Amino acid sequence: METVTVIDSHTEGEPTRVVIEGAPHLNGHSVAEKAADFRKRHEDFRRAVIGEPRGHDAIVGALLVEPDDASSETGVIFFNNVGTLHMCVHGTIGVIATLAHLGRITRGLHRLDTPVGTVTAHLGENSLISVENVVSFRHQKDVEIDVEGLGPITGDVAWGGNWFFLVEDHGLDLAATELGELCRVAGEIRRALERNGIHGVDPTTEEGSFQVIDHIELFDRPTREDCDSRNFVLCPGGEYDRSPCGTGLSAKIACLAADRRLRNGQRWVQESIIGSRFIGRYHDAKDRPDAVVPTISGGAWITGRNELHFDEEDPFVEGILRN
Ligand code: PYC
Repeated sequence: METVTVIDSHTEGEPTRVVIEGAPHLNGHSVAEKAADFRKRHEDFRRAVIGEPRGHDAIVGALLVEPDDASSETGVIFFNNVGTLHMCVHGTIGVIATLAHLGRITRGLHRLDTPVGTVTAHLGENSLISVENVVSFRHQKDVEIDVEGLGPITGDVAWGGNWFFLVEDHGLDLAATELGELCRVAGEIRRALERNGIHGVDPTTEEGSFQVIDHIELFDRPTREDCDSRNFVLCPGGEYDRSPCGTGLSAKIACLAADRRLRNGQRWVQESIIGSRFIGRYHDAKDRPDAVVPTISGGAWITGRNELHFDEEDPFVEGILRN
């Protein structure tokens, strides 16, 4: 029987599971190469750690690997119920809270290398953690698509460490009581994007090969007086983000900056579908007038330390997963 030790936490409601013992050895030099090896050879590990009966579909896992740069604290690969994520802000906040819980880091700045670039996290007082994310930008504005059961809608395609389609004119009620319907309609939006060949481009290479837009983000007025907006985010595996989604907020900030609706340094407070919040701001990206560097702040709390067991006799040793 093998075991894997994980620390579980949640960031503004969204769970993160950091593997601290029992991770597979990954081939490759860079974090991006190791992520590719993880995708190629360790689907069983991903499923067993994230899926039921040990986990559930909303969990984002984090593997800690050798960083690309010796000055970084760690490299990190995020994974979920369907594969790997390019980047994850709530997950980064969860990793920082976990490393602090383990006594591996203290207050201050810490660099983490992800497959799509280095991010810098600040561990502050009262569980507040801020992440300076990767360079974020809007790729396409006012893209029109016809969505099954919803009709024509308009949205922006933006990169915030993952690819997002951001929609304001959806006409839906962003209420926590409507989650089933919101997941269904957002899934239809994603299918409409695929049908119409609308996609992002790889932001890490000159060639910019196509990348799937796998996150859908809907906006509405906030219910909290201390927030600027409320969102609903559909994640790639069909689950919704309980937090306001940090890469989604980065994409939103890139669009607000491009529309001159948010100034360099100005705060944007994003409420999630469950009423938690992230605070975002940006500074201009060096040598890229079309892009910004967002910083996202939120809190994370440790919920448990778990030793996962994998018994060969267990008929569900590989997890119960749809994907
Ligand atoms: O906070 O970036 C984020 C995120 C991505 C998917 C779930 N959370």
